[in-house]
Amino acid sequence: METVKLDVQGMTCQGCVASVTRVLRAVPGVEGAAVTLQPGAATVTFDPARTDVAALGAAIREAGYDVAA
Ligand SMILES: [Cu+2]
Repeated sequence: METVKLDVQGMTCQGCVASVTRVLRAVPGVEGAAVTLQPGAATVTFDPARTDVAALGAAIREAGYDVAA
């Protein structure tokens, strides 16, 4: 398992936090996701054999938010 912390931009409330958490946990290979509003960040634990940081970023963008890295 690998853990990465992503800077997530555009979240304004706990509903956003819940949305980002949900889309990250839906990515195949993601073991866990902890999202915070202040600062906007997502700490994601994932299986590097099944997914990668690019896929995590894409899932966040598809949900309507932005990722700095
Ligand atoms: Cu919101």
